[in-house]
This record gives sequence, structure tokens and C-alpha cells, in this order.
Amino acid sequence: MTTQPLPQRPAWDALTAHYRDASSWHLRELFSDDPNRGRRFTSEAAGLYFDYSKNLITDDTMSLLDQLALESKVEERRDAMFAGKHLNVTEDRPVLHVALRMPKNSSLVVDGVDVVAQVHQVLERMSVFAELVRCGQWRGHTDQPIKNVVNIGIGGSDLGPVMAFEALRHFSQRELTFRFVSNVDATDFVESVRDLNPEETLFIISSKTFSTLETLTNATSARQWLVASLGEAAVAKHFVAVSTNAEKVAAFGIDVTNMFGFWDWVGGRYSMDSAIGLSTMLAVGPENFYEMLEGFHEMDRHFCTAPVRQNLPMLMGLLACWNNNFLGYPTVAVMPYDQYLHRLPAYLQQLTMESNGKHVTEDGQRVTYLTGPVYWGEPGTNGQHSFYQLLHQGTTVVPVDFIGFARSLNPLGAHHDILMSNVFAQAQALAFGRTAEELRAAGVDEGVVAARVMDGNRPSNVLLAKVLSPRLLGSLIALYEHSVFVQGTLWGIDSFDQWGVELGKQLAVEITPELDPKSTEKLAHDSSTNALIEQYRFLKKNG
Ligand code: G6Q
Repeated sequence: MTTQPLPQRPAWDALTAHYRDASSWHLRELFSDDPNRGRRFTSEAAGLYFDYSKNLITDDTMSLLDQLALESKVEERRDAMFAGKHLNVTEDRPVLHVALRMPKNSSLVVDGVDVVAQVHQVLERMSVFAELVRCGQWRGHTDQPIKNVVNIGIGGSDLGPVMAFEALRHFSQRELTFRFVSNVDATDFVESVRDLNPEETLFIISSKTFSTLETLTNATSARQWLVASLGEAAVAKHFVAVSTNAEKVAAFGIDVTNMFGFWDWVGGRYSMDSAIGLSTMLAVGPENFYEMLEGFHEMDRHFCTAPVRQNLPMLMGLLACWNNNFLGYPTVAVMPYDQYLHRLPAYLQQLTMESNGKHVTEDGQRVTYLTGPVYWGEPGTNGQHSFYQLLHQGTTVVPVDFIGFARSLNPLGAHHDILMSNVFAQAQALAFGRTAEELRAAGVDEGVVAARVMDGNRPSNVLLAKVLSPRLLGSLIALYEHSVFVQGTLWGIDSFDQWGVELGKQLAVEITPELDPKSTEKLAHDSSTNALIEQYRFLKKNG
């Protein structure tokens, strides 16, 4: 699929010219000029109401962004992804996380194989296993039911499972304890298992490749921990694997009948709805897991069928490009006003930045424009008492995605209305600020007027839904996945590889044996790395 380089697309030029006008706009005027703006710049899909009216946009901006999507062939590329074309060009693979949530009665034949049938075979095996564990029929080596589930994985094999477990904790089986071990720092493993009884503990080793150093190191320690109390024969009942690599799973000593597979066309950061979600299914049960998949699929259908101006992922992706490339805002903050979503920012950090933090186009040309902005965030209202000062009055403008719900899963007194009033108030304060005249009219002392002025004109999106359910979570994640896709397509990059993480891993493997204080091998790195290693050896020896 050939497109012109981004800066040569006519809409890019037109947007550059249009930006010159935009730089003199203020949201206060845009709203007072159009009393209906707060209703007009909204759209709704899969239970998510999306208000993007507080972006620095006009109808002309939206038409030009629409034009940019057309010239960038976003819809054609979306269709190619859903058809199983090899969009991950540097690894020559299809990008088919959307097949993970296609209904059982559908089919998608890719490279001669019906991938939907494969997906549902695994889902059914996962469901049987999850039910056995949840109802206490899966017994450990000493005939005890499983009470603790420890997922060992990292990156895409950890962030999705943790985020989803926390997000859906309300729906989880409370008799089961869940822990997630990712860091190669032994503290993570040791602290996670210190109060667990091995007889009642099941480990899920989640690794697409089954060759990730951190995961294999933690899995080996888990095995030693279990074997130390229950003996080698206990491994079969206390370890299951989620992987694409049956050979390595078997070599590790896990019976492949206790392995749940997935495929190389599922990227790690797009895998929470594959077997990598086994811990999620164990926590919330197969029915809720299927409901989550339906939510993903509903957003997929919307992405495939809605016109650009009503299409949530298209709108979100195009606005992200407008804010990043034209207005020059280098970060995006995601603020879920729901405690259950407290790991969502960490999850989105990987989804967005590992996907779109790229400096070359698909054909290897250096980009001449900004790509992936930095995503970060914290749940509300906590952030308000820390970094929101910078959001309101700092010299860097940070577009914000606010996420809130009409109903709390834990209704208690006035909590929820207090929480949600803060969503609306923060978005309002960011957009409209407070002028010196308003402050003076309110009787503020002249000496502090300047310090208290808030310029406003700071963009935000608000996503509002009825309640956080498994289905809604699926739709929300699919929305961000596809928004990332739209942005990557505009920028002409491969959002599905991650070559930038390789070099650090290789260097660490070389350095590990050099950290032995007894090592006499001459260090041959740069002078800083050499000195750091020498200092480390010294501290270790004399500590
Ligand atoms: C995600 C990345 C990366 C990956 C981890 C774990 O898109 O590829 O975060 O998920 O490196 O890899 P394994 O699942 O193979 O252990």
C-alpha cells in the first residue's frame, strides 16, 4: 500500500497553514461562538461517550484531519489488518489481535488457516481449566485445592494481565489470591510468595517466546521454591504455561498438555485477550472473560464501519496527531477516575510508546516529524494533589484523556459524585482557566493576581461510560489499540515491532559475567561503564 511521505500529503500542508490560525484561538472563544459545541464535537460507541470538544479544533480542522486520514489510507490499512495482511513488515507477520475476539461462528482464513477456529479451541481449553481451578477440582500435588495464582511474565505478558485483574477485581473470585511477578529483581518474587503456601499455589509462566531472561529467571526460582517443599514430582500440578513455543515449555519441564498456546501474529502488548489473559479468566471466570472479548469486538466493528467523523479510534488518533505534530504537545496524560483502572496508565504506556516510539518509516526512511508522544498518568483524584499544578499553570501543555463512569461499583455516600465532579471541573479548568479580570472581580488581592491567573486553552478528551464492566474494559482497550494504529498509519511506521529494546538486552548479557568481584577480565567498555562496573565490584566485595 503506497502513500506519499507524510509531509508531502496535501492535507499535511493544509494543516500546517491552518495551524497558523489555530495558534491565535482560545477555547473560551470557540465555546462562546458556538453554544452547541459541547454536544457537536462528541461521538458515542460501544457504551463510550467521547467528548472531544475541548480540543483546539474547528470544523475546518476536523475536515482537514479527515482528509489526512484519507490521504494516509487509514481505512485501507485498517481493512488490510483485519484481513490478515502482513502489516508487521520488519518481522513479516500479520497483525491479528482482532481475531482473538471474533465470535465463534465467524471465520478468518489467513495463510490457509482458520485462525478464529484456533482461537476458540484455546479459549475452550482455558475455560475448562479455569472452571476446574475456580471450583477447587484442580488439586495440587498434596491434594489441596489451589488458592493462589502467581503469573510470571514481563512486558506484554504482565502489564495486560495485571491491569485487567485490577480493573475487574470487583468481578473476581475473592477466595483466590492473585500475584504478578515480572521484575528480575528477586524482591519481586520473594515478596510475592512470602505468605503463600506452595501446596495451594499455581504458577502461570506467561511468555510468548519462552526465552525472556527475566521470566525464565523468575520461573526457575519459582520452581526451586516449590520443589524445595514438595519435591520434583509436584511441578506438573503447580505449573502451567502460556506460550507459542511448545518445545521450550517442554524443555523447562512443564507438561505441554498444561500449555495454552497463542500465535506469532499476536504482539505481546496486544495479547491480554489471548491465552496471556489466563490469569484474568481464572480471576473473573470464563463468562466475564467472554464478555470482555465481546466488548473488544464491538469496538472493532465500530472501528471498521463508522465514518471517520463518528469513529472513536479515528477521532482519537487524528486528534493525537494534531496535538503532537501541529500544536507540538509532546506528551499525553491519561487520568482514569476509577480506582480499579489504576494500572491503566502503565498498560497504555507500553501499548502506545512501544508501538509508536519509532524513528523510521516502514521502508526505513528517517521521519522528519514527531512520532509517538509520551503517555503517562495516574488515577484521579490523586494526581490533582501532585502534578496537576503543572497541567494548569506549567509551561508545557499536556493534553489529557479523562475517563469516568456514571455509576460506581462501590456506591458509598457521596464519594462517586465528588469523584466525578472533579472530572468535569478539571476539564473545565484546563480549557477555560481563570482570567485576571475574573480574579479581580472576585476580590483577589492584586499582589497575587498574576500567580493565580490560569491561561486555560489546554486540551482534553473526556470518555464517559455507564459503569466499568468486563465488556466496557474490552471496548476501552480496543479503542486505545486502534487509536495507536491510526497514529502509526499517519506516521507511516510499523507499530508492531520493537527493535529498540534489543541493544540494551544484549549489552546486559555481556555485562552480567563481568560483575563478579573475582573477575580479572579487563573491561573494554567506555570509561563510564568501566568505572561503574569497577565501583560495583568494589562495593559488593566490601559491603
Ligand atoms: C510487547 C513486547 C514485550 C514482550 C516481553 C515479554 O509487545 O514484545 O513487552 O511482551 O518482552 O516477552 P515474552 O512474552 O516472549 O516473554
